[in-house]
Amino acid sequence: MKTYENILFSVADGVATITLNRVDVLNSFNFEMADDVINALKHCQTSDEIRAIVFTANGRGFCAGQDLEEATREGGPRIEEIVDHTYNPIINLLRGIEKPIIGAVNGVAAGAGANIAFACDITFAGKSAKFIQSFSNIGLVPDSGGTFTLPRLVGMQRAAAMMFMADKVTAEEAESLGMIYKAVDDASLLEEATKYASILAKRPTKGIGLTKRLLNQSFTNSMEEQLAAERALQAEAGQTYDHKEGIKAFFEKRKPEYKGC
Ligand code: T3D
Repeated sequence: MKTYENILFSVADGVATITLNRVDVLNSFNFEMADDVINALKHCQTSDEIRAIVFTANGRGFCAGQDLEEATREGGPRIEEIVDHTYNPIINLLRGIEKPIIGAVNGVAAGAGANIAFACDITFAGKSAKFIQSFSNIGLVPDSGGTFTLPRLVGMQRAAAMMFMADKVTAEEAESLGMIYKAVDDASLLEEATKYASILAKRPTKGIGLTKRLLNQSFTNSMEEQLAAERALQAEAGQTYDHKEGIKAFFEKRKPEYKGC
């Protein structure tokens, strides 16, 4: 397996865990860590062994967004090169990989770090974590899909206030506002997220992946288009091994054994 310098990557029991590991800078992204994350996500996308992904980080922060040293370095990449190289590919992968991705936010998630957490399918956060749309503190606009995702999670008024003011939103507030799935004790965060991912890794991966595709489309489709998309993907799901196994197990009154296909 490929080795990485800026993240940790492991696979066990059908669950891949990606751990950001630039602890001294609160796991802010430079090109090298972005390359590692992109390569790890691409591996998760194509590996049949991997049926769920946990996205987390080491240290006291989850991710402080862009590494501001890289972004301001003499002769360094231009802002749009950073967005092209780092954030757009990562968000496209998080949303495009047709497998469940569980965010486990272990500490502050600022700027792109917050929006990466919201791009995961189901996000847990330790109770000490905070979410900050910190872009406006440095005169930038939110990226990493934040202006797409956050208003859909919390509504336009709250999203605007969070973005204009760079409010610090606690994990418990984030849960109550629907920005994340659940705030849990810091000490049990990784265990809870991994347990959840392990259960998902034994469920019908193909059908879950198609569901993710439908959820993605629901942001922009009309009801009519969405009904047509559901019809088409229901037909596809109906052809899977796991659908047949689920029906068989139901009538045989036993637990189904899904293969993910
Ligand atoms: O070109 C572009 O920028 C385009 C891309 C944009 C995407 C973005 O994400 S823009 C937003 C960038 N991120 C930020 O503006 C957040 C900056 N960081 C903070 O506001 C604070 O660090 C936090 C609120 C996240 C946490 O505060 P605190 O007090 O808990 O920690 P700290 O002391 O500020 O940070 C700890 C260390 O991490 C510190 O280094 P030191 O003094 O111990 O050597 C700090 O400099 C470093 N650090 C934190 N964030 C970044 C960073 N170093 C580089 N880049 C960072 N983003």
